[in-house]
Amino acid sequence: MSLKENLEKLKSEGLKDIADSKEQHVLNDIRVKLLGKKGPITDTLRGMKDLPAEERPKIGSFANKIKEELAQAIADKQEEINKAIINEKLKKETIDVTLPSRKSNKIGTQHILNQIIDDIEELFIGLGYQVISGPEVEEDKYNFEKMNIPKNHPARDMQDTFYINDELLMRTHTSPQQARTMEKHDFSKGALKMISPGKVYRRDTDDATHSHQFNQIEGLVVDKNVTMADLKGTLEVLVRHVFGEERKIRFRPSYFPFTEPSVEVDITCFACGGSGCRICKFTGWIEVLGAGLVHPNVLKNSGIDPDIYSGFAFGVGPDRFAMLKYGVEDIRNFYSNDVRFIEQFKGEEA
Ligand code: 2NL
Repeated sequence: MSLKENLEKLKSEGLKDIADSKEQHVLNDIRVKLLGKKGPITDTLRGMKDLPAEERPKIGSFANKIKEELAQAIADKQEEINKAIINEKLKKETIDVTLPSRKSNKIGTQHILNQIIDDIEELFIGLGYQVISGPEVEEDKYNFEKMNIPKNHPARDMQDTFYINDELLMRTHTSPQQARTMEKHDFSKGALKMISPGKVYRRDTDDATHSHQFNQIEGLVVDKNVTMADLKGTLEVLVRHVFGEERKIRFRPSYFPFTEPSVEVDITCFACGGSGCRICKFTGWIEVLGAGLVHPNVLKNSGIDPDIYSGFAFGVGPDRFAMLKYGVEDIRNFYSNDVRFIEQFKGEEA
């Protein structure tokens, strides 16, 4: 067989193999076999050295043409196989666009305590208060001493907490943040009006109504001529916002080391309207928070002259608010993260 015949034969066999191939890997093998460095075409061309010089360019260009034809055939086949793969995929992976979607992206719920905290923050921002938070690990000085609770004061017993060392503790209320703010306040720029939300800690054995960690929002206003009337009006706005516009409010004398006078604040029962029911233990009133006028010592301790300035303060427990408002009987529900409990407050957001 002459070289030319040999090449013709390689071409026709090659084209047949290409045409017969149906799979990617088979086509790959053919490509390597036919056009590779060790393939028959390359091999055949090695025989050119035995040809007369004038024959060589002809056979050379003939061989190159065959190489190109085979390469083109392989490329065409490749495209055909690609199309077949895509068509096969399209057939197998048909999507029924009329199927209803799976409701797999569950939308979560803001925790009920955070809903209440955010709601109260927004109310007070609307009344011109600043929202200021601070450290949960506090100095004894700020948590107790500046709040008129010196070492050995009996009130320390009720507010025992987790101590880091003699002078550092987990704060028992958010008041230390208010002391820090009072110290820095510049009264030439106007009254101090703030609320301080945050987590607080007590040495309590957890039970249905106690948790070693809970939340507090304290409010503080210091200015000239601040009175109990200002306090009462402000708290009325707060309780009506949270418990309903019909609520009435009453003050009962109480005691806190950091306020004088001090009061417990009751509201008319939101369940019976005041006539008496199980929720209000047939008294018509529900205790919701504590408050008072800032003790002169507390003002002094933060560098404010009590002969010029006075203030009111109050302390709200968002946990207690939520328990009352939604009839939650166990405070631990807020902290155990049981979705069945948490998701009941979907859509309570204002
Ligand atoms: C409650 C009520 C209260 C305050 C917190 C306060 C803060 C400063 C000065 C004076 Cl900086 N008072 N806070 C006042 C009255 C009551 O909390 O039931 N606490 C357990």
